Amino acid sequence: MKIGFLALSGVRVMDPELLQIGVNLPGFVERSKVIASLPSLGLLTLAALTPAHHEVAYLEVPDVDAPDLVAQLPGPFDLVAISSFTAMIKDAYRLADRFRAQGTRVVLGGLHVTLCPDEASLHADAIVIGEGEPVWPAVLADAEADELRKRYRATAPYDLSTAPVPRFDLLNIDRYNRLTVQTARGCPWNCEFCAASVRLQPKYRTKPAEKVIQELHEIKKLWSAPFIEFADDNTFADRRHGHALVDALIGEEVRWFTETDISVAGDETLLRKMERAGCAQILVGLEDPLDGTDGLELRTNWKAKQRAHYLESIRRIQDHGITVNGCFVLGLDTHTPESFERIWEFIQESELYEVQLTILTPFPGTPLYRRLKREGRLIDLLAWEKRTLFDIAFQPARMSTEQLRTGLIDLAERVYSAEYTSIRRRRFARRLLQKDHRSSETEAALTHR
Ligand code: B12
Ligand code: SF4
Repeated sequence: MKIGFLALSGVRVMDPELLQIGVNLPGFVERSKVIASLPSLGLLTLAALTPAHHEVAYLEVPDVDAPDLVAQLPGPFDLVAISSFTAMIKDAYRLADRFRAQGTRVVLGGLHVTLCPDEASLHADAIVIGEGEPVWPAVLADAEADELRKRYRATAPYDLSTAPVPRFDLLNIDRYNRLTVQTARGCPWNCEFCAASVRLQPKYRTKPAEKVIQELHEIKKLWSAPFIEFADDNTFADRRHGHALVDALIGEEVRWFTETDISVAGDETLLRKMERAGCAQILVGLEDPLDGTDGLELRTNWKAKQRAHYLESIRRIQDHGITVNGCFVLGLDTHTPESFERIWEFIQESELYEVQLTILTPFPGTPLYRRLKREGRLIDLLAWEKRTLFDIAFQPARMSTEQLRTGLIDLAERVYSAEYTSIRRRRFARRLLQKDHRSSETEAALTHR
């Protein structure tokens, strides 16, 4: 069969004013440019599990509504596989419908399909619920025999020690500035709003460090000094694996970014190794550093304990030359119109190098979605295109949607302004210089003893 793996990439915001901010504010534009072109790791992984007698192609589809799209893609395909995040799902459905109208079979999978299988089923010949690896070979065998079933679902968590090297070789490598590698899947904390792969399969699993290195080596064949984003929910949740991973990365000469929780700050040895292993930045969910998170089934006890140490933890991490991208969630049930000012003060005091401001987002399939639905607080129930982390899809508890919207815009204008972006960069550089100066003085004192 000729199989097309079709990816819908790019980032998305619906609110026109925010979109404008995204275009104009330096601090925001930088990060969007960096990530907007990441390829779909899910599809590259499935391509790697596709038996060699099939012909495969990986394609980015920038505009699903382009006239003659199907004819322009290098098909015709016997089967196309499309991945899904919630914000782009309607595009994915339109793309699927166009292929099916021309007689091409479509298999849909990914996060949104897993969370809303009945809806997705209307647009596909087959859907895959949950992790793709365990069922993909069966999907292909059934498609070859013309016996595709409507639904496939893995029965057990996928063992990442058997993970194939994703088919990075299918990429037109020049169009990417970073590539993703996965070192762990899931997260033990299970926050109420989390819509990451913890929802595909809740069990937290890690990929053996040597397998991660094998993937890096494959990437290096295409790109000698790559920048890697680990596509993990929480890379260092398993500390023993975290240490093994950074030990293996030391000497690989790759720079990398990942997402983890703030508790890494308490492990000085790990931080030192991360620095040596090329860690450039970690994204850490701070949610709200000051208010309680009542009403949220967050990792309450753990979270409550960490919050008291946020400032110290951020400094400790950044003192290792690793920048922290602090991610805030606006619109929590405890938030009032005054909360934005407090968060702004915290951001300044923290000297965070990078800041991500997001709106509490009820992704389908999350406990948050179910609670807000129960409480009658969801707006535009099926407006999936607004699940961008920046658009508002629910009624906040202690302010109006407009107050939340203007609060975000006002804060974004301050945080991502040219002036404050450069202050953030300078402060980080100055502190590192001071630290380096201090450590070389200590070194000199020790050698002269
Ligand atoms: C890398 C990444 C991106 C890349 C994606 C590149 C791409 N084309 O895939 C970029 C930077 C472009 C991106 C953009 C966005 N992202 Co993003 N991103 C991630 C991140 C960090 C990792 C995703 C990943 O690679 N996972 C690893 C792969 C292996 O897993 P997977 O894709 O789920 O695939 C597995 C299964 O789902 C299944 N599968 C997947 N597809 C298919 C298809 C078929 C046919 C089959 C059979 C199976 C199958 O098999 C795979 C192997 O098991 C996650 C956070 C996280 N830590 O998970 C957020 C995350 C996925 N992103 C999120 C969001 C909100 C967005 C944006 C809306 C942000 C925005 N405002 O623009 C956009 C939407 C973009 C889009 N095109 O839809 C949310 C999605 C929540 C949801 N339920 O939709 C997440 C979970 C982060 C979060 N904060 O909650 N993102
Ligand atoms: S800590 Fe992050 S990845 Fe883990 S459940 Fe919470 S939001 Fe999701």
